[in-house]
Amino acid sequence: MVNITVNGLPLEVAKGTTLLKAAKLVGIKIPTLCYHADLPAWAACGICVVKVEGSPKLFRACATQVQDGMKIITHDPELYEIRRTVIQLIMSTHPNDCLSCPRNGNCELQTLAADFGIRDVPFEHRVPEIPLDDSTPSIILNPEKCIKCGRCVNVCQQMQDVWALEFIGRGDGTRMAGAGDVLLNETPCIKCGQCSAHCPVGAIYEKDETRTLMRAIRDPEKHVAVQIAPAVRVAIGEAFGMAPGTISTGKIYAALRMMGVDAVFDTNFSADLTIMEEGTELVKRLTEGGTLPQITSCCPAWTDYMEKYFPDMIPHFSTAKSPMMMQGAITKTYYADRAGIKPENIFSAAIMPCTAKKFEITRCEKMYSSGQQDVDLVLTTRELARLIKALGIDFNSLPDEAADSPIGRYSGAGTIFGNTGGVMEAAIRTAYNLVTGKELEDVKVNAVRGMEGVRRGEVDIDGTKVRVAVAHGMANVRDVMREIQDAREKGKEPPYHFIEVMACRGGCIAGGGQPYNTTDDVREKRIAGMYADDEKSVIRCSHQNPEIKQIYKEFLGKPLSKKAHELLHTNYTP
Ligand code: HC1
Ligand code: SF4
Repeated sequence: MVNITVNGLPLEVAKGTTLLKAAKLVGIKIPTLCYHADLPAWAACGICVVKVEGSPKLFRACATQVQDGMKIITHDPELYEIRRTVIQLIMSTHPNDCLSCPRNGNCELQTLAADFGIRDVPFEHRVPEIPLDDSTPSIILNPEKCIKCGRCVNVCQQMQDVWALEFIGRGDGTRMAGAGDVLLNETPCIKCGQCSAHCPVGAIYEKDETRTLMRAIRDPEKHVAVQIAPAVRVAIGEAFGMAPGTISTGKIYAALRMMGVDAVFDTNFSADLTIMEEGTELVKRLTEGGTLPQITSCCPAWTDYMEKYFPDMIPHFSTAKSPMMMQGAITKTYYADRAGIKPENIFSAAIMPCTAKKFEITRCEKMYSSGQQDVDLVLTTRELARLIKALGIDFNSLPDEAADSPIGRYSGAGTIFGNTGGVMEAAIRTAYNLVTGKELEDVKVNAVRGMEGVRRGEVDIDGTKVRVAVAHGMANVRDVMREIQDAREKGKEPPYHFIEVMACRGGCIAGGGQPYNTTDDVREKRIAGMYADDEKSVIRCSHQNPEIKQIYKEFLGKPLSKKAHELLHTNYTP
């Protein structure tokens, strides 16, 4: 521990603490712009400069560590002027079109300019002319708005290990671009959207398709059916001032109905369906032989990554489609049939925490298994929140409503799909039943819970030891894949039987389409919300969901049946 003072207040903090974090302990939030708690400090912008008594230098609070005896000054008239000038300099090379900017109202630069009361910029306004890149179906790059904070490049390279973005050029001419200065769609980008979630301004953002949903609702020919993903329910409330982790499932259903949506379904139902298919597939591979370990395939950014970087792993993938795609397929077949609606008249939309889901809906011909495009549109959580605000719906005071039947009811296992370890836990709950015919006394699987980047464990299913691993955040996944390749090359038994992979740190609760300002603190609260929702569920296992039993009885037959294969399974190509 070291002893310091912050603005004269004595403080004891751990060695290695940054000045930024030390100041926070005494209630001072030093202004920042390039800093994000998820990433190593880059010290690019200079807004967080502070003074240390006895030193003529200024120190960047995000990147400077405390030293014993340090006397830190976080604000005085001179620091105020310096920070104001830094903001004005950034504004001098930034477009002035705040009103039509995708980040209008939640831009970190706009907030700083407002807080510092900046009314003019005493420098020449020089905005570089760089074309927009809208080559992917998920996110848009607008390098003209880039303030070169480095967050997007760092998150893509360090956290996701994809290296699809880089800075090109030097000095004044530096700009953010697809790696190798090509369009993003020509890079290895996996559309995870983490760059957009970490960008402080409007330089990277999700493709906004809210008007497409409004047009479908207005079309009298269309029956609009909307599903909501597991992770949306614990995060959307943040856009309306609620605490992270607040469960707003019933309010989301109510808001969608107020918008004019015809049927409201829940992706959690299809998460249960996925478990039936994927769990049966796992038990089959374990008992009858098949490629092991089996690896989950519901995260589209992960499947995209694997097709690009680990094509030799394709046989390990579960062939089960993601819950979102299963829900689309059964909406336009099973539901269409029961509701007496022509599939071509159904407009199937999905609210997802993820930008890669926008890409997934047309990724291969299996996404058209109903004879139509199974999911017509994906909106992110951020897009839905904007739409709710635009329509004047008072989200906070909406009553809780229920989803529609017969593909809206779900178990607690379906909910926890949205957080790291959740798919694995849901699968174990049902695999145990498939193998033993019995129910687990305690459905909580502690071995796979938590936030460590890779968690390894062993689960006892009636005497059979099933070795499992859970990985999240793409940079953590590579190591696990190498372990499998290594065992294969050495002719050894595979180190695991079943692996869960989610591209984003924390799983979908921290997907690239979730509300801004996601940090580990926020992730943990959203995850706690997911587990709380599971715990209060009467039904905690996918195979116990009565609507799941019903769909197999009335329509699919049994897991892995011919019909299930046609509608609920897919394939992958290198
Ligand atoms: Fe996910 Fe999934 S959990 S991929 O993280 O398997 O996006 O929430 O909808 O499809 O169910 C995302 C979340 C989501 C699918 C499910
Ligand atoms: Fe990198 Fe993901 Fe952004 Fe693509 S979407 S550039 S992979 S962070």
